[in-house]
Amino acid sequence: FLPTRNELGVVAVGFSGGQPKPGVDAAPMALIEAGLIQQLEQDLEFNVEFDGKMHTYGELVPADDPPYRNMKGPKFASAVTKRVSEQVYNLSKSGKMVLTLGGDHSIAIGTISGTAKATRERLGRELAVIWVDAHADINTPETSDSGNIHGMPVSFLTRLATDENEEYFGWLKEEHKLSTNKLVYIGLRDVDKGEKKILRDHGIKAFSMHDIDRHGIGKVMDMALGWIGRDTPIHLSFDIDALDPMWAPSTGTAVRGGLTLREGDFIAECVAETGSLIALDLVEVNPSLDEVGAQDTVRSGCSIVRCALGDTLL
Ligand code: B3U
Ligand code: MN
Ligand code: MN
Repeated sequence: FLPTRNELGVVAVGFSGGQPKPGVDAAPMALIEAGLIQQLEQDLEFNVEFDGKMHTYGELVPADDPPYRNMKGPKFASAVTKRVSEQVYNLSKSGKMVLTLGGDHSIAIGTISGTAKATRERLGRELAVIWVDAHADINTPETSDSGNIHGMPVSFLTRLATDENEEYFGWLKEEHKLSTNKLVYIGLRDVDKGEKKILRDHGIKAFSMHDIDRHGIGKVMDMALGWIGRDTPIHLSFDIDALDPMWAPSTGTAVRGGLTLREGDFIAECVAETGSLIALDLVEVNPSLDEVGAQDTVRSGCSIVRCALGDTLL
């Protein structure tokens, strides 16, 4: 089921509407300007399909977009993620590995629904998701204190949140979704009370920073990949804020006490080693926050992507 060897589709999603801070939409440009695509082509010998566009989806801006069920900017986020879902689906369906550069983490509603659908159609299989993040992003509109949609993508993808209305993520159908037992978190350390209850009630597999301290990242990866099982297609959704602010200061909600860059790279390397990776998201890099640290943050992001796509130390 593996993506065709060294065939990679890249989607640049300049979307920041899932959270309040501008600038995260500029990340794809910054990552590409830092040479990411060249590195993938030259060092890793990927054949890259990329339309060269930073999609900002201006044509999808709704006439009005008042809060709905406590969500901020719901119509625009719904329309953008629907479009992203189609973009990722088309690339994944053709058997390519898909790299999506965000944008805030709400875009994962699009990327994961796209690969989930393509994986069902192409392989008749359900996808597993490894979500690397300081946050669980599993609030429902009702449990969220912030109303920011980047804190909700997992609940929409796992059926914990649903809406009938097409304009408010009602476009998500069964084929776009995954079960909570196909989800594994790594790096959690800032989880809301309501989210903790959701994780507990549904028995969701999660490795917090505490677990990483206790077992070490090597053992945690063995356990995480063991939970998923061999030969299951994997979508890796990597929020740069999983890394400690020492390595990734330029992000919307930096939380201290995070992964070292090596631990982040190691997670990506282990996923690459499974040979089962079918798609990767890199999100929440915001070069306009902590401008002094923006270079470092972008470099860390490029490093994670290279490791996930098969770069090795030796
Ligand atoms: N859990 C909080 C904070 C948060 C989620 N994701 C990020 N921050 N980056 C929320 O808003 O749902
Ligand atoms: Mn996130
Ligand atoms: Mn986060």
